[in-house]
Amino acid sequence: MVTNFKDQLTSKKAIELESKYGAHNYHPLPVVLSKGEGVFVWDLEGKRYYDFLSAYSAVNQGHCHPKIVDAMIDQSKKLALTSRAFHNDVLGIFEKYITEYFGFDKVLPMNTGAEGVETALKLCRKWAYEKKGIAENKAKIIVCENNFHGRTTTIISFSCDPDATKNYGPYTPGFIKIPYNDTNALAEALKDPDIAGFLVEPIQGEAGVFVPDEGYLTKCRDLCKEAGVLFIADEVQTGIARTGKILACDHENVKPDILILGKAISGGLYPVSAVLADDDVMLVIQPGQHGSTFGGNPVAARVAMAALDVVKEEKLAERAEILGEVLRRELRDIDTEMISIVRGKGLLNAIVITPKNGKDAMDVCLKMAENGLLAKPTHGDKIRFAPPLVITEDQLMECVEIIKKSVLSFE
Ligand code: IF1
Repeated sequence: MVTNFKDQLTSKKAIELESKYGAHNYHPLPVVLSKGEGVFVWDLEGKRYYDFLSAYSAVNQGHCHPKIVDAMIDQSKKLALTSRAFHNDVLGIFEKYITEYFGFDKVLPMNTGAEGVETALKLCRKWAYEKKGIAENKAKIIVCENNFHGRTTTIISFSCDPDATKNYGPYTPGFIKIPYNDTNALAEALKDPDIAGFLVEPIQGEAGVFVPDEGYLTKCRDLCKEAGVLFIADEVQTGIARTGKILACDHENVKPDILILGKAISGGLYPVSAVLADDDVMLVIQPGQHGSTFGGNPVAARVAMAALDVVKEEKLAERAEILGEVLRRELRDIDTEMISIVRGKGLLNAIVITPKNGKDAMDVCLKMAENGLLAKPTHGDKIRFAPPLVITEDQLMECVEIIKKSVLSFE
């Protein structure tokens, strides 16, 4: 039995183990993390970093939030998994809690964000055949160019990213791509009578934190309503207070027909995702027509309720709204040509790096790591800045100093 599994483990050795025994589907920064608490993470050698990625917005509540950890431990000692072959004494309470929290009739609980997206796609197609009357196997779903919705075969079938799609064919048919932030393109695509739904990220995260024009979501929702098409919001990354409201759709008071949640719905403690919809959509799925072994398990349910409690108790949306403005203002004030664009909403932000003296976004990230802040480039020249929403203004200002010092070191 592996007892003191970390005896004599060094960062170098840990990286070697991953390289030798693990698939090479990632190329992480050369940092081996060993502890997380709030906005901080520590590596194996005890160096402390500010976490400016938050596990891609899954740790909005801060690493290892005690209230969420306690819920997880408590439930894990009672009943961890029943499968959905039987009821349990937590799921119904969670389903009532989360549907009231977000204002929908029903929830279908799953585990990963991609499973949530797949569930929404299946729900949309089934609704199209059984409620809208589209001919079987003819339903089409509109998606946006430069989307990121996960990594399953169907989801990458409508990706524009060659790294995500190459040599994974044959691809799932039935998806139409339109430019993001372009309601004319949506209106045009909606003329097709076989359109079942429109799947969109309220802010495109992976693409580099693209915030659409004010009113984009409202116009999309109205166009979908007129066309009898389901408006599907993927809030896996933008949800749970990240952008300064509980949901990014809340900035425009837009209620999607199908809402997809993931990541921070569990505070990063456990894989939890959820699809919410009203009865006229959700009830097209009947017993035996969809599911998952772990979907909605008692631990997931308790962790998610604790994580969502923390969001409200600690006013994380309000914090993200205020501190996001501070962060963008301070980043824009850094006097350097390397930072060409600063954009974002709440505490979901990104900067675009113009290479200087042969140094690029990755060099900036390596320098920031040296200086005690972790972030990672996305699509080459962009660096996402998404700290846990529990960060204080003083800590944020300290991080701005680290970013400034790192970027100016290349001047
Ligand atoms: C990786 C990206 C972010 C998502 C949205 C669904 C999912 C994601 C809007 C799927 C997941 C993760 C995937 C993770 C890194 C991260 C990511 F860089 F890949 F694109 F955040 F931008 N919808 N995003 O952002 O959720 O199945 O992962 O739980 O693949 O390395 P998942």
